[in-house]
Amino acid sequence: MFFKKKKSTDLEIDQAFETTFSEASEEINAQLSGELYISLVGDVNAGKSSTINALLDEELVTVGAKPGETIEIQEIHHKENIVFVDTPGLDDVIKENSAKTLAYYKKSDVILFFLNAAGTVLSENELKTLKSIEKSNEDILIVLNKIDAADDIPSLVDYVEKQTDSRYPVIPISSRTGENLPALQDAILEILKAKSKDLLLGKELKDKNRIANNWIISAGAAATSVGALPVPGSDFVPLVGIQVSLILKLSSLYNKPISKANAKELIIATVVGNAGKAVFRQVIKFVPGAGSVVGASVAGGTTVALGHAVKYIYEKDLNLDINELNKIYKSFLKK
Ligand SMILES: Nc1nc2c(ncn2[C@@H]2O[C@H](COP(=O)(O)OP(=O)(O)OP(=O)(O)O)[C@@H](O)[C@H]2O)c(=O)[nH]1
Ligand SMILES: [Mg+2]
Repeated sequence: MFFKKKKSTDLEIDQAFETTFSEASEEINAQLSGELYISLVGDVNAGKSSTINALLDEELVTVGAKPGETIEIQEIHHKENIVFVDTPGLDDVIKENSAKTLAYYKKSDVILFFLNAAGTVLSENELKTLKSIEKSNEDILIVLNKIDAADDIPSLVDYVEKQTDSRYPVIPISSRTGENLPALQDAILEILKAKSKDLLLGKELKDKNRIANNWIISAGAAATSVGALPVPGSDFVPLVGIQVSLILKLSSLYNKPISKANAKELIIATVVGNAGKAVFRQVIKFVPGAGSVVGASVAGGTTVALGHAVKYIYEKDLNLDINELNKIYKSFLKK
């Protein structure tokens, strides 16, 4: 029956921050201490190594097999807990087809199945291999590489989709020209997101701008739906949680550690303080006896603006302080 006073709004956000910050930090730490396996399957010369190197920030260090040695599956460790499982030459894999090989596929988070658009696309051998792999793991992306050196790519894609009953995404790329690599990156991260490993790989990728934008867009969408819910009194918690998690993920993506105090200051300053206060007050509907309800568009808008402001600061290597953020935040909020 009472109208909530502004002070309790501040308190609500304060408490929401405390509870969501430790949750989000734990999630991120758990993700970063986990292991990631990505299998690269495909014929010799399909462009497995080139594609991975085109996506990564730092080149993958491949250790060539000694001449004369049987080349089978090879683990390439990247930054301690990321493992690329390279299978140089499909024929070898088929000959092997060992329990060991299948065990690798089974534990892989993503399997990139390479086809050479400039060669025989999806030969009998390749189809056979695909069928043996999918028995142990269906997190497969079919990568049709070298599209710069082939004609009529849509027909090739169509052919592969028909042969595989469209069970897996077929992504045409050129690791040489970079064409459509962003789509491959998105597809990989989408699979990893479901396993809470997208940040683990994202940190190592070159195109951080695209990753950050995708995260900001989805955080904005999540905030919008939280804001649209007439949850009495408690939509702050999920809203602040979304923002805390976004800021922490961005800071980890760009490798710019942020302290708890700093993160808190930023959220309070933007969402309720200085820049955001006026806007925020307008849209919080005080529901008698129920608390406050944040408007949907503002929940989404402030989240997106906060994300872009933080991203901008990290990209430009500026100091993440309140004054800097407020200036940038205001300009993003206007948009
Ligand atoms: N035209 C064209 N050539 C490419 C492309 N990607 C890779 N290549 C070339 O194909 C050759 C093989 O590339 P790699 O990345 O070593 O292929 P790989 O699948 O790792 O080969 P293995 O490790 O021997 O199994 C190299 O000469 C690359 O320059 C592409 O998109 N277009
Ligand atoms: Mg290779």
